[in-house]
Amino acid sequence: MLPRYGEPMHTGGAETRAGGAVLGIAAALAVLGIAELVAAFVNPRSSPVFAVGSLAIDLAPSWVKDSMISLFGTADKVALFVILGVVLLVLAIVAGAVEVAWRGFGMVVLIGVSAVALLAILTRAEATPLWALPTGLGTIAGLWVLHRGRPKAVAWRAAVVSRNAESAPAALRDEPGPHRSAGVVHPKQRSAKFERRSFLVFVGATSAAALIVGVGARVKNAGSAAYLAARSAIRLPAPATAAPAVQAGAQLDVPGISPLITPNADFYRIDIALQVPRIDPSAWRLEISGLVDTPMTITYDELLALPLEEHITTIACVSNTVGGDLIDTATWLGYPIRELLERAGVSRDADMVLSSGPDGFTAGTPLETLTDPDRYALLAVGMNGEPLPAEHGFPARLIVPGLYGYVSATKWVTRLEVTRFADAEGYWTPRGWSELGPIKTASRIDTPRSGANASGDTIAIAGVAWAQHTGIDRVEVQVDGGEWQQATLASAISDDTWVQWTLAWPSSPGRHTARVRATDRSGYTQTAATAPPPPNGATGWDSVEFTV
Ligand SMILES: Nc1nc2c(c(=O)[nH]1)N[C@H]1C(S)=C(S)[C@@H](COP(=O)(O)O)O[C@H]1N2
Ligand SMILES: [Mo]
Repeated sequence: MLPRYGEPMHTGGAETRAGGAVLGIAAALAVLGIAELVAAFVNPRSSPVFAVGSLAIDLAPSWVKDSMISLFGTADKVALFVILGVVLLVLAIVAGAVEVAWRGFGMVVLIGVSAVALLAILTRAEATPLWALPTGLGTIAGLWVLHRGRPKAVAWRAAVVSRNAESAPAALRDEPGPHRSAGVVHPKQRSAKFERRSFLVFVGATSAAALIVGVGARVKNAGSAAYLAARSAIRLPAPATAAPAVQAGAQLDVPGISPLITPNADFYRIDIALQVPRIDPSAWRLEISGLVDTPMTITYDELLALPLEEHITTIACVSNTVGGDLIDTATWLGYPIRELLERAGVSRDADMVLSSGPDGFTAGTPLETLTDPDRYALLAVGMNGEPLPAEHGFPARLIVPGLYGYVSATKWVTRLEVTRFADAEGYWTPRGWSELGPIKTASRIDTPRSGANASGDTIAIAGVAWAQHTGIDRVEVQVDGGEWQQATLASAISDDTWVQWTLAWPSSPGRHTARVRATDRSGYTQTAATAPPPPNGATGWDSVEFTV
């Protein structure tokens, strides 16, 4: 390369010029690596790579899209990311080179590129302000790499310049130039070799760290992104049999009482899955095997094409303590498990269905319960009008009225093995929980809350009671050890759902204790005897202490 006017022959040369480019690439990797990592926590779709790609797709004129598809076929997305990658590489090299030449200017380039990415992210339809975080923090990491790397690049160049100057002919050495100190190596200046190594170690280490973090997070985010895209593209069919309209009298107007139908976001969640399985519905299959005439599999699309039923069911966890909140109600959309089993043709010898999920969970459910024509045991795909959320078993799960979740409600279900209790057992059975898990009749006080300060002449003591598949007959409340008073029951949706109840209690100042007990339609009244959840569900009366 020819020296420019006023530039001495013995500059750092091409060797150190590459340093700027390398520094820029390290900074870009840091931006992307940190952004992917943060996106794994915020939302996989908040990743700048994903968002810029989506924006490019949205903005590309249709002739570009068409020619991309005709050129690359189904690899058009890959091609798009390759193009984006090349553009990014060029920008990174420019930013690094500019930064080494003029301190701070490469940072301006980086911030400019990040601002464009932020624009792409925040204009996504589902974006929230939080989505700026991955790119924001990534940019800070990139700026840090430029800031820390530049002095090393500059020191390397200076060392090379001095070395070259020393070995240059005397005439050249004496020529004045902006980069030199008359060819004298300053005693504190280290060798070019040392400076080069120090620079390369820095960019190498930061790039490697960014790559490891970024690729790891990207793999995770890509999986979740595909799942999210698939889930949001699903349109559930209208039910062939809709749930009955909830009567106005089913939901009491009492502040603090549990909503009759639990919003998905508030629904309790219990499972052994360390990471919520993200299942691609197009790859999902349910296999029905074991003691059947015709083993079969069903795909998600086949399932959605069946006449689906909607049922409102309250499910509960056996681990729920007295007064606990591991119980909720939703409108489930699905296909009767009974019909599926009928298609497969169940052997007379069988008495249990062992259902399994990808997390290693299994549930052993009595065949009798699943085939009961009066019990709406569902292979569910919908929850409160949307596809099951990932946490609640997307793409499909079992919902069996009247049984605790551990023996019935398998999420992300992939297999129904028709078998016998004598030959198989569910996940929790060898871990100290009963083989059978019918839900125990129980009741809970929602308001007043324990320790609350209530006021008013009359105080509504209210809550929910449940006896799935049997139905609640009455609920009684006792205040301060007095007479049991009958609470007013809201109208029940069905025997499979909890029922709200309330008692208007004429208050008196001071500290009070209220207790509740329910009686179900079989005539059973909740026992006062307390039992812990293991092995088959807690018993005892819920009570609250409050002050007026
Ligand atoms: N795959 C799988 N399904 C599962 C479980 C599990 O650990 N893994 N837990 C069960 C238990 S113990 C309960 S109480 C219910 C809870 O369902 P939810 O998280 O949708 O409320 O899911 C059941 N289904
Ligand atoms: Mo559970």
